[in-house]
Amino acid sequence: MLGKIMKDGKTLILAYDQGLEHGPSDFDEKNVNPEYILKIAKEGKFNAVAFHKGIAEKYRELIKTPLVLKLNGKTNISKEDPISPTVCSVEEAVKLKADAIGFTLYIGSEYEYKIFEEFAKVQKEARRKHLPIITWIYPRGKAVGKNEGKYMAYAARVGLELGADIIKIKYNGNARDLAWAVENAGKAKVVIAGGVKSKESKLLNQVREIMDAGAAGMAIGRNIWQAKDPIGITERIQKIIWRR
Ligand code: FBP
Repeated sequence: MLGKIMKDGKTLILAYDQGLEHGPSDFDEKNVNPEYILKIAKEGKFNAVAFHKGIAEKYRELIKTPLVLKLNGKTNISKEDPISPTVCSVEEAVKLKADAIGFTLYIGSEYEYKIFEEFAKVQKEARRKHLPIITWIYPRGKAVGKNEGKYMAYAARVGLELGADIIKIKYNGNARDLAWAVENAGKAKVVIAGGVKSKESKLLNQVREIMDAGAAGMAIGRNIWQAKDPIGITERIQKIIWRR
C-alpha cells in the first residue's frame, strides 16, 4: 500500500498545509503560489506532496507527484487546547485521486477523545478504500505545556495503536529518544517534521541523526520551499535518506 509514497522503505514528503495551519506569515511572493510548490515537488522528485483539499481541487491537473490529502485542519489563532476538525472525507480523497490520507492528532489535548473518535472513522474508511494513512501526531495543550519533546515516543506509539501506516512526529533533538520512538512505532514507519527554517548545515546534521535513529524519512515544508535553492537542499537531504 505504501509503494506509491515510499521507495525502499524510505520517503521524503513535501508538506504544504501551512497556509491553513499557520496562515500567510510563512509565505513570500514565490511560495504563496501552489504552482511553485508543485514545481519543486516534481523537479525534486518528492515521494509525495501534502495538501488540504482546496489546493488539491484547484490544482489537480498540475499535481504530478503522489498526493497526501490532509483530511483535518485548523488555524493557529485560538490558544485553547487544540482540536483539528475533519474538513474532508475519505470519499473526497478518492475522488481527488489521493495516494494517501493525512490526519493530525493532538495527544494530551482536552479534546483528545473527540480527535480519536474522528480519526477512528477516517481510519476505518481509509482501510476500506485501501488508502495508506499518515498521522501527524503532536502532543499539545495545557496538560502537555512545554513537555512536547517528552512525549515523542508516546506519540509514535499512539500512531501504531490507532492504526497509522506512517507516523509524523517532531524530533526532540535526542537521538536515543528517537530510536525508542521508532521502536515504539513497530511496523509503522516514522517520519520527522522539518520545523522552522534553519541553517542548512544544522538541518542536514539533523537529517543524518534522524536516519541513524531508524526513521524512514521526513515530511518537511518550510525548510524546502523557503530555501533559496529548494532543489539543491532537497537533493542533499535525499542523499542522506537513501545513503547515496
Ligand atoms: P514544516 O516542515 O514546515 O515544519 O511542516 C511540518 C508540519 O507538520 C506541517 O505539515 C504543519 O502545517 C506544521 O508543521 C504544523 O506545525 P505546528 O503545529 O508546530 O504549528
